[in-house]
Amino acid sequence: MNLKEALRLYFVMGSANCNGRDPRNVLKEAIDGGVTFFQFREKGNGCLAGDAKRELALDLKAICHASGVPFIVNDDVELALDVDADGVHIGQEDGSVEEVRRLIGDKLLGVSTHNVEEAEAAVRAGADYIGVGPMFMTKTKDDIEEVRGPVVIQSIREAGHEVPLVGIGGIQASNAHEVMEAGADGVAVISGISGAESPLDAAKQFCVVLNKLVPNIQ
Ligand code: TZP
Ligand code: MG
Repeated sequence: MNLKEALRLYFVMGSANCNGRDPRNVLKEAIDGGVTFFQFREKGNGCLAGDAKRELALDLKAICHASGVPFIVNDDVELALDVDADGVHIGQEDGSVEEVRRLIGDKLLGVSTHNVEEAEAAVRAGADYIGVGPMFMTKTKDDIEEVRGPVVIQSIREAGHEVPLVGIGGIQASNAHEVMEAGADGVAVISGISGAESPLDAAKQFCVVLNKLVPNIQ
């Protein structure tokens, strides 16, 4: 897998992001629309736990794998190992990157970062890719850091880091180009796809934009 290419349209979602729709259907539509990477992020109001979370994870993994889309689990290393996910994504408060790397072996490891220092530390500690955000204002996550925008990605690239990188936070088809032009390999999106009336059309619209910037997508 070429990770930078795979990260192009990174869909992040859990049942709380689907406006009451079945996350399985939302994911199927999003993948049909062109999503290239997926993170199961089961957080927020009424989110599932225990067996129900595990069952949903297994279903979403199967949907991803039927289309060759990597399946990543947010935060929950135990679940990721249990369902044999392709990787884990953690934030700055989720413990040591080195420790998670040790636990997951050669599975993919993504780390959320907010500045050049955190990006450098994540790469040194063994991250395969980083998320950088928030790019723009968002209502999806309550405890976001200050919005500093695509310029943070530019700073990371200017510091010489070639690490596979996605921007996250408030990204829509209309502003995705700003994130890519700053040096991202892809955009990570929750509500721009899961909250759309048609996740299929929303993902397609992202692809139209990303295709213009990167001629070899799909
Ligand atoms: N991390 C930084 S912003 C954010 C996360 C998980 C939320 C992104 O959601 P949306 O709906 O794409 O703004
Ligand atoms: Mg986390």
